[in-house]
Amino acid sequence: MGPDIDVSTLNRIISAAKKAVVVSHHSPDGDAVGSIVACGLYLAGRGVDVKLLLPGAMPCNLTFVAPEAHPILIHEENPDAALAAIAAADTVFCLDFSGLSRTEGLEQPLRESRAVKVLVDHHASQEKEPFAEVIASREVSSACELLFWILMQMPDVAGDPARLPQRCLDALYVGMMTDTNNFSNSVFPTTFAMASALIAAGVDKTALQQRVFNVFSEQRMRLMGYLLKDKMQLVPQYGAAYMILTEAEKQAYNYVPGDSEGFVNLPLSIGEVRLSALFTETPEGYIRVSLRSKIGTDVNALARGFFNGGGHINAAGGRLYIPVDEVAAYFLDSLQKHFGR
Ligand SMILES: [Mn+2]
Repeated sequence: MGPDIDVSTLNRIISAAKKAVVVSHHSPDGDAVGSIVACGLYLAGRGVDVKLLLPGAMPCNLTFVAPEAHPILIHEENPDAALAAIAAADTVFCLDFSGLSRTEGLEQPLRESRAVKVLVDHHASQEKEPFAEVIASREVSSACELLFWILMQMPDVAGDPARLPQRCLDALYVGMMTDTNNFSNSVFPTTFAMASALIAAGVDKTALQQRVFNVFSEQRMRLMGYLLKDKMQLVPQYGAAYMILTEAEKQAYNYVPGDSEGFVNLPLSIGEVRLSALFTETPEGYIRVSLRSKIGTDVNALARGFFNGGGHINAAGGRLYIPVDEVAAYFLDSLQKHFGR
């Protein structure tokens, strides 16, 4: 029922692994957290000594995904422990990113590590050189979906999700559910097959949905209202909408990481809007860029060309290293250069 994936090399690598690090990208989303947790629990079940690692903090609505027995080490909060885990690892599993630069502060330590490295990813054009094995597909919703189909092929799982720990199944579901924005984008026939198999194996879909999507603060909802009413700008000639969120505004609404998750999608519900951008000033001083589009408009190329980033055709991201008050002019200029009108 799923894609055919040759897992023989991966299976050999896992059999040889003794100490492993499982890592995903900076600013982790549900797919990043879900995929490292699911992968880590599977490896632990095969007797591997596993450390779960993230370059930076995760949003508070995702912390429940991490198992008590395998807390996630955050490099920016606990650099010594994170670097020690990489130094001790004979095998490194990388999930949900196409190149090591997405691990930011961990990029150099990971490059210098002599460990056998594996990449499982669903973005475009993976970096190949650092990895002994790359399993990648764009015909899946998420890294968690790809990992699910990989696990189904493993000899010890043999297509039966009930052979995996419940926490592993929950983590896989969370990653798929968040990357598809609860089944609204990047959904393939295999995505429903995965969801169906997980629910049949005991995943409580409604409970996970509540824990991930309905746990935000009142202030977060008021920030959303403020952005939509006072900050959203339309650029009709390009079918574009954009919002700029400053540090001062974040502080005024007691912003916590994860609060602006999903905001970028909201303007796409306007008929004329084909492309939506959210620019968020960070405490570090750079601007985080999120881009979303409807079918037929490519924001991956826009992110690569103008925003030091990339991603998927309809969902991409990047960074700008300019003052927040210059962002609007830069964005309008990039639209004009990119779409040439
Ligand atoms: Mn993903």
